[in-house]
Amino acid sequence: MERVDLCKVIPLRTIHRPEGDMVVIEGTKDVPFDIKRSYYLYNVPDGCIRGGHAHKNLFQLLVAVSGSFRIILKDGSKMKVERLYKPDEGLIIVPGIWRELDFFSEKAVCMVYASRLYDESDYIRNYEDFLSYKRQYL
Ligand code: T46
Repeated sequence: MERVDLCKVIPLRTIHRPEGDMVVIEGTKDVPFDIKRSYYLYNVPDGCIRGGHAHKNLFQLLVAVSGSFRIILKDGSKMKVERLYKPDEGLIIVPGIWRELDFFSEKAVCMVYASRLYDESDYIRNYEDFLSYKRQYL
């Protein structure tokens, strides 16, 4: 069963030019999944928390393309805390991980690349349900 140890911050492929830098993310090449969807969070008011759920089957890459934010990851037994603040690195989140995003800086943009199309039935939005879901696999 998926554990927080499998969620890692990875360097992203960056092309440096005197005119500026560019990051390239290709599905299955730069991330360990095909990319089916992307979306981004921005204008997050001070003190707000995003996430607060887990996905059953979704792989994701989160990138702070601007500003910074914190991510708390839980797998039912261990917790891991990461901070994203550089556009040339990203956090891989594997399925079966509870996540909360907070401490968004001013102008923070959280870009997400996801392995599947939007499907509400893939979400576990209640923490007790998440713990029961994880206990099934112990
Ligand atoms: C995640 C974090 C980082 C859609 O209609 N389509 C979509 O692709 C998404 C992502 C959301 N929605 C709808 C579902 C809700 O009615 O947009 C609304 C807000 O979504 P949610 O409350 O899930 O937003 P966050 O910021 O808590 O979570 C989102 C992603 O859902 C989630 O996968 O990991 O960003």
